[in-house]
Amino acid sequence: MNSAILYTFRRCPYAMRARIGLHLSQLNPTVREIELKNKPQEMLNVSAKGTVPVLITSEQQVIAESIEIMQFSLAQYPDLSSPWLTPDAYQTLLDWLSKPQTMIWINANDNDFKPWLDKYKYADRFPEQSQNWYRQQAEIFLQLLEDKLAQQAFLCADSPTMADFAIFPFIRQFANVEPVWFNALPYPNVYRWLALLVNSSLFQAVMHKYSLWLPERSMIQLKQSQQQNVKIIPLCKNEKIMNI
Ligand SMILES: N[C@@H](CCC(=O)N[C@@H](CS)C(=O)NCC(=O)O)C(=O)O
Repeated sequence: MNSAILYTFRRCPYAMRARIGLHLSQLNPTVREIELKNKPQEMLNVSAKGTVPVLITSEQQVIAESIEIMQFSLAQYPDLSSPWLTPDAYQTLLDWLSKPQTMIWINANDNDFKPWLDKYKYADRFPEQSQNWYRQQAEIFLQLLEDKLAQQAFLCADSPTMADFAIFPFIRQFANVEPVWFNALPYPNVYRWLALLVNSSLFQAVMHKYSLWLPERSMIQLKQSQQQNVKIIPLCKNEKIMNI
């Protein structure tokens, strides 16, 4: 299981998804932290499209889509004694993996919200409209999240499922464009949900800083250092244990 390889870029929200899926699974691939402006030929040889994340499994299967890496890790290598989720919450995560609603949320994020997020974030590159206007388009998705999260703690259930884990890195990116404005938003449930996931010890581990694989091409395991500095607090519906 440990001969798998993950090409990743720390700040990429798609790569965050993959690392979350892997952290919640029994897999512990070797990490190759790359620079997008200097992609290693080894990665391009297995995935010519040149995006991260890319997982090469120990069976040499190449998975170059973040959601597929999450699905593969969680469905094939579930970690039923995961420190990050209670057993009940873990079972809920597995139960929701293949339910249509999970992909409905993720597709809405990837296909509808993400293009507006990019234009909002890099508004100077898209002068056809103002940054405000792009932000308003992105807010349509935020309102959908708010409506659902006003009814229940997470998008599909009372504990986090793949939809939450796949989407919150993008909402975090949105929040970071104008944090002061975001913090004054009339979306209290999105704020609560985002704060909870971003402040979770799972996310702290996922955001560990690995040294660049280039040029050393060193061997670093994804999970080698996660337990050293991070106090593991299970992420579950019992919110009193969470650091919000
Ligand atoms: N659909 C892909 C998208 C991945 C993606 O676009 N990743 C960005 C980084 S956040 C990337 O690698 N872009 C290539 C580049 O910037 O050259 C997935 O879900 O894995």
